[in-house]
Amino acid sequence: MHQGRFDTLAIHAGQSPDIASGAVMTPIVLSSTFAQDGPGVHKGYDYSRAGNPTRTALEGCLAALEGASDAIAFSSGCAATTAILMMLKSGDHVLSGDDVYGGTFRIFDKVMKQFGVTADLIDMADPAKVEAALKPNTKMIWLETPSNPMLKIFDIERIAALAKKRGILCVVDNTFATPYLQSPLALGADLVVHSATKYLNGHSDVVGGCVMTSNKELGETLHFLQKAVGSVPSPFDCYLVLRGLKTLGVRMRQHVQSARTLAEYLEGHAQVARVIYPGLASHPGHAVAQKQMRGFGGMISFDVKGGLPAATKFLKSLQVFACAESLGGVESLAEHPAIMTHASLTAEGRAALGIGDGLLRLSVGIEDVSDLREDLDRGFRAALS
Ligand code: P1T
Repeated sequence: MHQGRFDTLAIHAGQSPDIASGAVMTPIVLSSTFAQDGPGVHKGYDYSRAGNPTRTALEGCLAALEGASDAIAFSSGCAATTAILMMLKSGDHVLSGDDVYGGTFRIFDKVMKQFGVTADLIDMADPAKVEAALKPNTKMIWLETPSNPMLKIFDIERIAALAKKRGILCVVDNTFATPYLQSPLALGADLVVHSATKYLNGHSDVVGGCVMTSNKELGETLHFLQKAVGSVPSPFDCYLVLRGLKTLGVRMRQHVQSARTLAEYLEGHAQVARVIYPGLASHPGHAVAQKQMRGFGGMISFDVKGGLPAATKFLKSLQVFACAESLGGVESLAEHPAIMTHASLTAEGRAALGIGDGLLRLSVGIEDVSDLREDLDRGFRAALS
């Protein structure tokens, strides 16, 4: 079944009762290979790197949720990112938003460079700056919005339009927003990439990634790269993400509601120097977020007064939030981007973005929000001690 609204698609798209047994839940097909009636005569599957029924179900569901014709699943978000960049050739240039996940920066900086693909990272808050930074060899624009960890908001529609005018591919990392809150393909992007490790799976028990597109040619190329390069997810991981997706809408509604409550609490707190949450009127990207998102997400970044010593005491004292990398699970996480997720940037690079020693990033989970607020209170009391 591929019809219905978001919450219906999340539960049914790509899935139908198993023909052999009637099982309502998608079977985990662990087989690495498939019997053929004769050479090349088979039921659509020959070898699990090339295709696997559990992965097909997941890809069907992911495509439906993102409003795409194709979804291509990978073994991690970084594998999905790398597959997209492998469509480029030596000599090509990528123009990226300046605030991206540290691991994405590392792929640009340490991996693609070796193959002659260069990248410039700029603040894309002003689309005019994007236009000015394009080079004759720019083949791809890469934006993460909301970005990690500064939650910058970039105008997908305007940036995708100027990419289209020049035949440049526009890629949006939609990990922080999820397809529940933002639809980049409908806004003109060519490709959407996700770390499925985060909200899509939602339970912090899978590392996965995916790419979605409605461009048939790009879809075919990425399916080819998935098979040829081979960074495919296991059938078990596909099953877990498929299962997690069923509650994506329900989870996102609570993440958004609780994040707003905590962002407002933080904004009024004497020990907080700055709160970054796209839902606050004080956020410079608030108006664009309002235009292109259906909710402002579950991530908050803030500066605690007192720098690294205060930030460290804060994180060590938390009892509900775990001090851990990653995000998007039902459980709340807190982390220190400068030391943890964005250590791959240079100190100058972090300083230019405003990733200081007092910056903390929260992934607001779906526990009782009063317990979360009390936990932050505990952190602030510890930070003062
Ligand atoms: O970890 P992996 O599944 O490979 O996904 C990489 C990735 C891609 N894009 C964004 C926006 C991300 O946030 C990530 C991974 N991020 C973290 C692990 C983190 O804690 O920020």
